[in-house]
Amino acid sequence: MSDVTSLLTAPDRKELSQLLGKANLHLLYKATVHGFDDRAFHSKCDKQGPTITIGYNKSGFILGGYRSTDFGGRPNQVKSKTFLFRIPSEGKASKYAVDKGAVALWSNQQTPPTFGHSLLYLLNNRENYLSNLFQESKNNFLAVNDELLVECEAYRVEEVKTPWRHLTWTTEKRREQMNFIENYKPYMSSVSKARILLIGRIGAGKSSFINSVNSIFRGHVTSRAMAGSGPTSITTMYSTYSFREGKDNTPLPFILCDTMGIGSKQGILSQDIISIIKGHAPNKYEFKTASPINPDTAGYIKSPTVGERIHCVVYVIDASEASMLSANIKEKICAIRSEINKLEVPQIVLLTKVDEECLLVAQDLENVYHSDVIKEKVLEIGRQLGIPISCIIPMKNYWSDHELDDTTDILILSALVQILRYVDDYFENFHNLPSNI
Ligand SMILES: Nc1nc2c(ncn2[C@@H]2O[C@H](COP(=O)(O)OP(=O)(O)O)[C@@H](O)[C@H]2O)c(=O)[nH]1
Ligand SMILES: [Mg+2]
Repeated sequence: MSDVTSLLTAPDRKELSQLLGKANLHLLYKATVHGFDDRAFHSKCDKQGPTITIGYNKSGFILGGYRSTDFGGRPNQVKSKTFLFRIPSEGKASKYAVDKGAVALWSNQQTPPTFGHSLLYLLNNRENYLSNLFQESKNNFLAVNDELLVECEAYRVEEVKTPWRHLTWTTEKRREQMNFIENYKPYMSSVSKARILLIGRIGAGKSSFINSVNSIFRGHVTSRAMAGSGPTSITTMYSTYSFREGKDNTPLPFILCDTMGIGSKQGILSQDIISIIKGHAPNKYEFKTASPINPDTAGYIKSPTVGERIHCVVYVIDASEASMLSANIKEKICAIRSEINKLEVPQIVLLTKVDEECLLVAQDLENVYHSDVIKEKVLEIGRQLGIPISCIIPMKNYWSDHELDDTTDILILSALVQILRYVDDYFENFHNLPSNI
């Protein structure tokens, strides 16, 4: 069914999740593909567990029925939890009880999909439907005098388990995260901004993360750091990005530092990463793959202040590579990790492009911590790099979107909040570090 596309829009799915709870909807049957035909319906939908059947009319109205038990059972065995629902073309879904009626009016293998006395689809194997529930107010319900459906679909309803990590997805949560970040002050009074270094393979999503963070605080989608997917890294310079908050341009208390990609022969040298972390590299330093930055390099910062050092390192890794990190990348990250550990700089992984790895997440980003696929990738990265699971954050950047949305904001902000908390751990430990590192 992967090549058959669902007619349910993202807002329809959100409305349905109010009625069904967190659930994955798996498309089983689509009348315009499989036929307005009850045998076709049963061949696709029988013995599938809980389902919803949905009719669409040409005015964009949706009328559906849920049942908790299989289609295709013997009628006298049906003891199903059921309800009907309606979703207008714009607005909230409503839920209605089914008039259960005579047991014979429930679907078996021979009859069209039927919900007691209340609703019947595929009448006479055509686009017709019958709904006693709405008979008196049919105009009201369908907006037009329209008894034909343009589409009828059935979905298996797969219950989604409790999340493996908790995150609240409300507007208040977003506000709370923004407040935390805007009012954040580094634990060390001599430092005004947390300095965060992004490291990762070319195309992993470093520049997109910088743009995403900037977009959230500007209030619209922006593209400050050049993002894109080319054969060679687009970023060849060490670039530091400061941010301002939209309304009154207040400076924000963190800096994101973008580097050239790691991994390939043309990638950034490990020595350069360590020099950046120690604060020796000037902004706009042009990386040279043949020789690392050294005290004779123009602009070399000989005695960096604490504020010029890196306070948290973020590895940006494409989720599609999680199960098979290339030997090259793994070797490089493990090598620099042991150096960075000595400097006691906290490290976090952003696992980007999770929207491409799991259908459940593609449908609704709020499912990210319900997804077993993403959880497995997080565990895999943890195993390969020896990084605690709590330090690995699944991520979806703004990469194709023109509008911001709260869910994407909340996931991005959750990473930023976590990073800033780790930065404070760094400052707390800093006094105890040997003075020569
Ligand atoms: N689906 C998806 N694509 C992304 C995401 N983040 C980045 N991309 C894509 O990956 C490409 C490379 O990203 P970029 O930020 O330039 O990577 P960089 O080389 O690490 O700076 C971009 O053109 C985007 O199309 C994401 O979260 N989801
Ligand atoms: Mg880049």
